[in-house]
Order: sequence, then structure tokens, then C-alpha cells
Amino acid sequence: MNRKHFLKISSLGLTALSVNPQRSFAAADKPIVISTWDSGMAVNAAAWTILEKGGRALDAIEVGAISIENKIDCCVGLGGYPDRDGIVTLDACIMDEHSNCGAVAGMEDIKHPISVARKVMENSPHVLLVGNGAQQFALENGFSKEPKVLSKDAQNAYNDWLKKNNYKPEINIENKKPFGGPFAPVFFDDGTVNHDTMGLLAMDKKGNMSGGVTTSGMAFKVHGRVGDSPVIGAGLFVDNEIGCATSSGVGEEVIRICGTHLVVEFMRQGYSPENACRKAVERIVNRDKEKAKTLQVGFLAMSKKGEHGAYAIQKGFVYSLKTADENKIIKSKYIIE
Ligand code: SD4
Repeated sequence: MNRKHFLKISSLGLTALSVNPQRSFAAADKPIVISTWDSGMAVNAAAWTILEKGGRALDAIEVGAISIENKIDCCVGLGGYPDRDGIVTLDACIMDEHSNCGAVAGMEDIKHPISVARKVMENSPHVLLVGNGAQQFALENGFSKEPKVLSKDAQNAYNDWLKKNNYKPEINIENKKPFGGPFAPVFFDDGTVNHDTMGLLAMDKKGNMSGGVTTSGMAFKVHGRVGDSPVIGAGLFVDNEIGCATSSGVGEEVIRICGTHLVVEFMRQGYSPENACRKAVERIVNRDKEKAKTLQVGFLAMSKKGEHGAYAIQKGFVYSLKTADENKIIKSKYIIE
């Protein structure tokens, strides 16, 4: 455990938040798209091609997510890291301005889970399809099966993981991270952080919001494990009257608190997106402060006014912003210093 990093939850800070929940940020001009991590810059650029023409936020979300699922050497999609059996299983969800939503989980060999999630939303009476059933639905809806091949990066990482972990049943238990815990962020030499999830939130020119998440899930997870990403209210929530939120990090912790639904409910109470994210992060940290030192969760949110903000348990979470005037990466604040 790096001694520099300790829990610093200021009761003063909490008081200040609770007496001033409505602290507001300058609203961004519409349209606007924000997405998790620095790789969100390219995703935002793809989404922007729809938004700038006056297109629907939902279409921008799908186009943005497809752009990163297309990358064979990236963190999400079929190029992502496999589970502990060496199989890539994909999770995705999408939600629109009418609270319509669709999701797939644990789906194999289909390149664009975000589009399958949209088909579940639009072409079925259901919200979430899993595993073989999700794949079968995809094939019935015109998607094709891709060969089961790991990307070079994923194969190397999996080989390393196998050497160190010897297929132990505990998830990632030997994957010691800088904070001493199994799920804390890994910092690369250039200061970026490992991740395997892309969450996007967009508001179109009409002021309608949509969101989407696409991921290969936690690397080297137990086969069959599903995280927060495809779970509506955990990895993504959109309420077109209030705002929307997405998450990244240890999905189990996000599911336990219905994380993104909670963030949106805090915005409904008048909290700014950043403070709403902070309060959700605090909910996780306050449940178990020692455990929180070992893991990372970050929330990202946008209000109906186009305000945006994020908060994480630990250092390293960033998000990407694109409006007509701005195109940048913003560092999230965090609780554990
Ligand atoms: C999961 N929340 O599967 C995802 C992982 C993630 O950056 O966000 N990684 O639990």
C-alpha cells in the first residue's frame, strides 16, 4: 500500500455540499457529448458528426460507440481483454430520451454490441439479453459472427495473467495494483490509466439526451460474470427531464448502489453533476472505507442544462468533452488522495 494514498473524506466538505446542493456550473451550449476516459476524444469526434448536423443524441451515441468497438487493439469490443478462460465476452447498453432502453451481456463474437443493444430496445419487448440468447438475437437481426481471435495485446496480457495467476478462482487476486488492491487503477508510464469501458452521454440540438456503454468488462473476470455496464441504473441511466450518468470501474460496487440511477436522483435533488457523482462515490466509500482503498469507480454525469462533471474514488479517472467550442480531456476529482 502506498502510504501517500489514504482516505480523506472531509466532513467539512460533506457539510458544504449538503447546504449548497445547487452549486451550478456554466451550462454548455447544445449539442454536447461527454465520454469516459481519454479515448473518449475519438469517440466524441465520431458522435459529433451526427450532433453537429442536428441529429438525434441516440444516433450520436451509437455512432460514437461503434467507432471504438471498431478498434481491434483497444480496450472495448472484440479487441478487449478476455475472461479467465480466454474468451472475450461483451456487455453494452443504450437508453434514449423516452426512457427506452436495451442491453446485451456476456455476448461473444459480435462486433457491435451497442447496435445489438439498440435492436433489443427497438425490435424486442425486452431490455436485456444475455450470452447465447443475445448472440442468437444478433444473428437473427442481421449481425454476423466474427472469428474467435484475441487481439495481439489481449493475447499477450492473457498469457502474462495466466503465468502469474495460475487460474486461481479469485478474480484478479494477484493482480496487485499501485494502491495495493486488486481493482485499483494501473498507471502507465505516460500517466494514462488502464480501462476497458466506454460510457457516452449526449445532448442533441433539441435538448434531448441519450447514453450508451460498451465494454469487454473487467479483464480476466470469471466466465459468465456481468458487471455494471449493461445494467440500466448501474452503468447507465438517462432521465430526459433531469440528466444522465454513466460509470466506469469495479462494476460490482456500482451495481450495489444502483450507481447511475443514484447520480441522476441526486441531480433531481438539485446537486450539480459533479456533486451528484461525488455523493454516489461517497456512498461506495462509506460502505467500506478499507475496501474502497483497493478499488476504483468513477461516475460521469450531465444535467438537462448541459452542465457536466465527474467524481472518482481514486486518482486517474478522466473524461472527454466536445461542444461547438470545446474539445478537451477533463480530470475527475477524487476522494482518496
Ligand atoms: C465492469 N465497469 O465490467 C466495468 C469495467 C470498467 O474500465 O469500467 N473498466 O465492471
